[in-house]
Amino acid sequence: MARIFSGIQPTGIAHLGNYLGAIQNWAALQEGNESIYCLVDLHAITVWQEPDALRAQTRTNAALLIACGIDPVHSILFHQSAVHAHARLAWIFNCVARFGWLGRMTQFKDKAGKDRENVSTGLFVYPNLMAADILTYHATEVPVGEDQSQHLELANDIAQKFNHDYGIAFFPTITPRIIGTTARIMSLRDGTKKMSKSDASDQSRINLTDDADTIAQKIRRAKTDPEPLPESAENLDGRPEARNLVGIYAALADARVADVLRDHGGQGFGTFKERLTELIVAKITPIGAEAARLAADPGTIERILQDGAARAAAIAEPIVREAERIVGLLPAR
Ligand code: AQP
Repeated sequence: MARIFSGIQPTGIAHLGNYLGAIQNWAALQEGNESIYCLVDLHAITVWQEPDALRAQTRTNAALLIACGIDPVHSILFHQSAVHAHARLAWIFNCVARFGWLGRMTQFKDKAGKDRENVSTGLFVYPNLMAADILTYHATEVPVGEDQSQHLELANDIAQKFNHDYGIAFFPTITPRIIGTTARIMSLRDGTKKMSKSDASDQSRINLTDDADTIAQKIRRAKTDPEPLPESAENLDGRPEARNLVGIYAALADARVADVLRDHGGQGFGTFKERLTELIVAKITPIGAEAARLAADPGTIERILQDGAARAAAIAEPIVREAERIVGLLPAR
């Protein structure tokens, strides 16, 4: 039985990319493992969040995770800021990770853009907090989308440097569980950009709370090119929007891209988009409905998160105390 950790930022509402790239696997991985799933609100505030919106999104995403099949009795589900071990270990990792390592993170480069002077320092050290999230549980398995693999390599580099500097095999090696063919879902407006909660255009993503009409409208308006669908996967090269829609279809139908093209190759996008809408609506709308039912009782969601935080802290606290002792900090009491 492995201990699994993964997280999602409450920077908006979880979307189809989060679902296919991460959450559906989190649900599957509960079986036979000890799973810890976290709403990483400390990560979220590395870019500006409206405080009330952040609170609401944290609750909504908790409800969505449960609606996607995360069982808060079997798994530990909580919000990051409630377990102080994360921030304490992240500070130690700020002192272990090298500046140059962080400067090479492509997610930082993407999110900071050209205006490096004005991004928060939190955004720069984001991967150190992510390493702390995982390692404060001595978790060894991390199911994430392919976009997070560089951060996981960095977490292993931090763990190794810590172990080497202090001469003790304290932190384990993390194994990323990158999710196969459906690893990266792209924006509906631009097939070269990933689908993202914080994209200014709501049309760029399918939120897990979208109703059937909204989904149909977003897919109808999704960017495509004028050619019909090709009959083989090689002919998707240079057609990022077509590749993305076919990829989404394949993921939802649990089919290979080649099989989708065998069935739909030669079709115009009009017909294909209708079939794709049916698949998305069938998968997503029951999740949204269940989340709305759960969110109608915010007290229950808060109790679930508090219970999760207490169970998470019981695992994390001794590990972070030992890390503090190893580096030479006196015990708090
Ligand atoms: N487009 C995507 N395709 C596949 N997987 C994705 N993930 C995110 N976007 C996609 C995976 O979802 C998990 C949770 O992501 P996150 O909330 O921690 O952060 P993110 O990757 O930065 O997600 P967003 O939606 O793009 O948020 P913002 O806009 O706030 O940056 C991760 O496992 C991630 O791989």
